[in-house]
Amino acid sequence: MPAQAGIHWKHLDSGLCRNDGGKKDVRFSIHPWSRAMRIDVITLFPDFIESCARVGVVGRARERGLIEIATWNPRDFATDNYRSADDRCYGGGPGVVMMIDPLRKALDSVRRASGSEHGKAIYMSPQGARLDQAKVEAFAQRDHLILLCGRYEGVDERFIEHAVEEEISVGDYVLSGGELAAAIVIDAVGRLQDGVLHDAQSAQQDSFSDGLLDCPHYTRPEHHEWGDVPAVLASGDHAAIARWRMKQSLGRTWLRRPDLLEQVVLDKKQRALLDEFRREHEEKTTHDRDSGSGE
Ligand code: 4HQ
Repeated sequence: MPAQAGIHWKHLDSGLCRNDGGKKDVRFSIHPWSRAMRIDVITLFPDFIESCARVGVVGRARERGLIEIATWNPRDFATDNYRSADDRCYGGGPGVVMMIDPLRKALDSVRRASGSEHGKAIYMSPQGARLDQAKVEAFAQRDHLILLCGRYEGVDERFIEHAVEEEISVGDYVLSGGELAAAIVIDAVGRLQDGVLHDAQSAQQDSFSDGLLDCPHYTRPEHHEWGDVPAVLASGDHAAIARWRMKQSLGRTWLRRPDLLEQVVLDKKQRALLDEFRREHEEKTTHDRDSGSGE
């Protein structure tokens, strides 16, 4: 068994981790029982991923050792003088495809470096299942992700068959490469790691954390040429504020993303708040029509 085997297991006290060489781990900063998540990215543009991984919440998490991100360039594993990682498409046409062997060698290096002997890649591709917050939360639970970014026409199908566990799409549009999609996964997954978010920006309060859109937010000044902050938010009445926010979340989800509303089960209180929102919305729109402001 290689010296690194088992080192990536997240739960040291689960008995799954055997071999960390008895070394004290500097990543034990917040929770001594959990290790940093590791994300390896196979990409022809490592600089792009590196610069994304330096920015904002995820950049700070990486500095603090809460997430580890490494990049691997298939060109570094090419065997010819041009360091080719792609070749012409069988069947003709203008495009090129990423070759199996440079990708395979890059993946072998990821496996050795991470101790994930049989780790497969997540391929960023419009042919994959759509990324959503449920998928992000499932990825965030894992201790290791290997993201594969394609360029050109994508990667040889045989690599997908043998070395890809899953294809993931960030949306129904065409990118010039998988790097932006991988950066989206890194950002969304990274911010959910233990210790990454402050209480004030807790993941609990976000859009989608309960399947609903977020409520509106305001800051100073309270009164402005462009409108006033809703009085309840400055009232100091925490119960009334929570009620207002829930009502706005429900109302906006109903107005803007009725598809999301079909996926959640509302409790009695939430149904009453949404009814209230709908009645007020109805009143407002009839009033606007009658007063002729909507043509
Ligand atoms: N591409 N979600 C084609 C995407 C994409 C997406 C990445 C373009 C892969 C070969 N990836 N390359 N949408 O449009 O993830």
